[in-house]
Amino acid sequence: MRLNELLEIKYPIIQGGMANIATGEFAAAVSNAGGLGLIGAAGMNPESLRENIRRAKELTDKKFGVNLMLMNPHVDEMAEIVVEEGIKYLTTGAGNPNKYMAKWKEAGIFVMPVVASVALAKLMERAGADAVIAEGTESGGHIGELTTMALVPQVVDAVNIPVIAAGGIASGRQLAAAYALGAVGAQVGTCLLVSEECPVHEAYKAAVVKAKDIDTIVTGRIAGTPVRILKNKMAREYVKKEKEGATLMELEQYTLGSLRRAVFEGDVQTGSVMAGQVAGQLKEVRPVAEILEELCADSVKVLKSLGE
Ligand code: TUI
Repeated sequence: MRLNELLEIKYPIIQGGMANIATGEFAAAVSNAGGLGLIGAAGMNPESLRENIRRAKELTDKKFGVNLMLMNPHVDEMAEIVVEEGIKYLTTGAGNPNKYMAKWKEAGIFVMPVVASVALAKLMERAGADAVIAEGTESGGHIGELTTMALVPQVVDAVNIPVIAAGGIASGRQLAAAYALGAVGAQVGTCLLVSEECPVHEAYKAAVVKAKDIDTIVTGRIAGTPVRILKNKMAREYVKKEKEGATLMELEQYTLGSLRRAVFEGDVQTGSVMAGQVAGQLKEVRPVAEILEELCADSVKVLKSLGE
């Protein structure tokens, strides 16, 4: 069964929980366009998460969910808020949500942890996850080691729950490839950055549109939190500092606020412009509905063309 049938939505597509970008308003726009919109709690505090949930409820009567970034210092409180607010769909990222699973399942939440390894996928299945999102290193933002091509089939073989593919998916060909790897659908982020509804600064969208295939770089490998961003002055200096042996504290000081600077101020030179490796494919800013429609219609064409 494909993800759209499983979730009873139009398209088998979940929106990534992009930090500081995926507001209640944006999640509602994605849900109204036929995907599963998610509020990204990564850059929020408990109060703003609640406000964003309420905003999304006002703006859509479709299903939507929340993405909880497990490194957020307020995550314990946020784990309660999603229950209190009656959230029905939840994804998690950047960690192991084991300790919250029982509570979420008791509340009837459909839980889809993002995993970057077979081990975590199996653990999540045992803990009661309804599906897992296997996210490859092609993704933007915080990433794991394995590619989507290597990770997805290994996770599919290891668990009996549905697997959603993420990382490197922005076209019908890539969505069809995800199905071929055994996934029931996809989580996409970067291709939605370049949507009209996406609330990032126009300069951020322009930087993604301008990016070529090799224009992303991974910062934070040495510090243990690898983050894929577009190459710019900030990224080059960060990686240089890392190689020179800067302390974690120094690196943190340097990146502090850098994502917000890119997202809200459009500072694409000293800001952190998170984007996946598919940035090079994206050539224009379009409505979310058009992006999702084309992605899915093209995947069907590709599957048909491969049918013999
Ligand atoms: O979480 C993401 N992507 C993100 S979070 C984020 S906010 C941030 N900003 C700066 C530094 C760090 C984070 C931006 N992008 N994707 C989901 C994801 N989860 N990718 C990889 C993982 C992951 C990796 C290891 C999940 C679990 C894991 O192991 C946990 C364990 O304990 O086994």
